[in-house]
Amino acid sequence: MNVPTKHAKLLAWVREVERMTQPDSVVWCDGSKAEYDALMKIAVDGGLAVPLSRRSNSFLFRSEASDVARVENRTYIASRSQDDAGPTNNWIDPTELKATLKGLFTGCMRGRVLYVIPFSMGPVGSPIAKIGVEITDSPYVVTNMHIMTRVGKRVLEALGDTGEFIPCLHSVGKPLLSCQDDGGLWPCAPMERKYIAHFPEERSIWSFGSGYGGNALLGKKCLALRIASVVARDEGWLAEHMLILKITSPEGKVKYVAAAFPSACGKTNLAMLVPTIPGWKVETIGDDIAWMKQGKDGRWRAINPEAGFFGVAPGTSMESNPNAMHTIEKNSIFTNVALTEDGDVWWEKIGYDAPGKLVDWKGNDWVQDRNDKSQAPAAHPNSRFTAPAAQCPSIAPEWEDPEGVPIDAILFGGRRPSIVPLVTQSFDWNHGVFLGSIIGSEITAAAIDANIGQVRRDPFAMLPFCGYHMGDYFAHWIRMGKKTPAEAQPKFFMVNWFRKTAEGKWLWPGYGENSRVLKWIFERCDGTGQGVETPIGYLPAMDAIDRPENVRAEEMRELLAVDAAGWRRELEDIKANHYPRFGAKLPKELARMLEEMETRLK
Ligand code: OXD
Ligand code: MN
Repeated sequence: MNVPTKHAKLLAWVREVERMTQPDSVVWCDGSKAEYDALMKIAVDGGLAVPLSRRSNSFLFRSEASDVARVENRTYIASRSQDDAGPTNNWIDPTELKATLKGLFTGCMRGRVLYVIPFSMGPVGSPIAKIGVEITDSPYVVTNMHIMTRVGKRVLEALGDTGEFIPCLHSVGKPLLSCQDDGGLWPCAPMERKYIAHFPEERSIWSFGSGYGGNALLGKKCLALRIASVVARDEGWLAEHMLILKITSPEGKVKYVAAAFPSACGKTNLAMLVPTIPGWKVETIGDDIAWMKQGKDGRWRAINPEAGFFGVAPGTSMESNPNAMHTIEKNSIFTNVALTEDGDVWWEKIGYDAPGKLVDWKGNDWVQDRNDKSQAPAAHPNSRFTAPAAQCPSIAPEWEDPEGVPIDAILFGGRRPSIVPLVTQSFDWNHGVFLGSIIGSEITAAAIDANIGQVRRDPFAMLPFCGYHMGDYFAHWIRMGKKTPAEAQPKFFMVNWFRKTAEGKWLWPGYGENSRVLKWIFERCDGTGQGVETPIGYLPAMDAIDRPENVRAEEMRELLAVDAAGWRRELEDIKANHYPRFGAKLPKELARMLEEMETRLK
């Protein structure tokens, strides 16, 4: 075995894991194209991947039917004290969980190869980046990590002999008996044996039994959000579930925006938006995660810690997101989408009908029946593409700047058919934290009837991703505001593209037209945009924001109105159901924001 490092702690950890998991062999990944090609060959020869003849160097994988998404009910924050995990996380005592995991990991890589993946979250050597090392027995994970992170030799060089790394241990949890192989079937363990475990004090991750997405590509949700949020709390920075985009005005002025939205609110579309207003340009820095550190001038500088996009395929089309469609033309991995007869991919709402007979995500023949509204989808609703960010036509030239980009505005959003206006600016930092703490999406008819109209709150879109007590997380944000000089503070906005009429018709066209809202945000940051002070924050004056042709003046007025009665109900719900969850850890500043807003709305 060729061991490319002298890092004693790393070598000891790999040896310890090797002893416990008992693989056939150990491979240190170098991140090279040859390595990627060799692993894809193994996957194709083993019947686990299909090469796509219509997209160069691209492959389709189909997972096991139970292993198709993040498993939040099997995700744990095993801090020493349960109180540190807080009310929004599953918790098991770390000693007990470690014992359970050691039992599961013992012998779990028999018959398989143990891959060691040194990776950097963020440009290698950036002062904001962090190094992780993932051990996995899944070639699918290695190839996806190649795209989603920076892997290999240059990372080990940056790590040196004594540098810090976050150990990320992963296994699909399916040892092979002698001479057995996977028989073309996606390996994983049954649900009750899956564990996505985080040890925040130790800063380590142990993930067992799932091969899919955020459960298995440990740089993403596990390291860059759950563990990094704890590190950021301790070190005084911010690890956030936010896209980052760059807006350039017709005059060539630039502003950078970070934005948090719960899952399924079109984050990737916003990050790659094509503006409908002439002369304005939007470019992409990241579509999912932002790490922000304060620069010497006090401003918050953000990097995208990832190197690729792991996007939801269904709904992605030339209309909704042409930049994503071009990004995935080559060098991409598709998981659980449908396969066409001529070796291309297809999914629901791709913008055209299925071209003939397909093989669906379960591997069965599938013929589109346009008259059958209840036909099972050909692609799984959470099917994904993994594609290099560098291939995105809208990627900003500075997306890998090791110093990050200075953030001018922070946006919070959610799906709110009523009450929440198209855009609202906070009065100040703490009011912005208040707005971030109350975002969420309304439960629609697709969910359980009894809850229709209720809001599922997802503070800062971090509900499944905050690695510690959410009340302490709010306090951390308040603290970061205190150490930011007023002139260096980003401005905060709440946006809502999802307003509907009483009849259920969309009030706002969304997609590229959201550039009109971004323009007002830009102008507010620039000191030129007109805002009207209201009880909930600053709203654009009617003539301060460009109205799309297909939105009537009265519809625009509705989008920008303050629904005082609705907001009073909203605050009652926050007071009765949301804020009490955080008990004594709810910062007094947020309780005060709530009271002040109540008074303003009386
Ligand atoms: C994601 C998510 O996959 O937020 O990015 O669920
Ligand atoms: Mn996400």
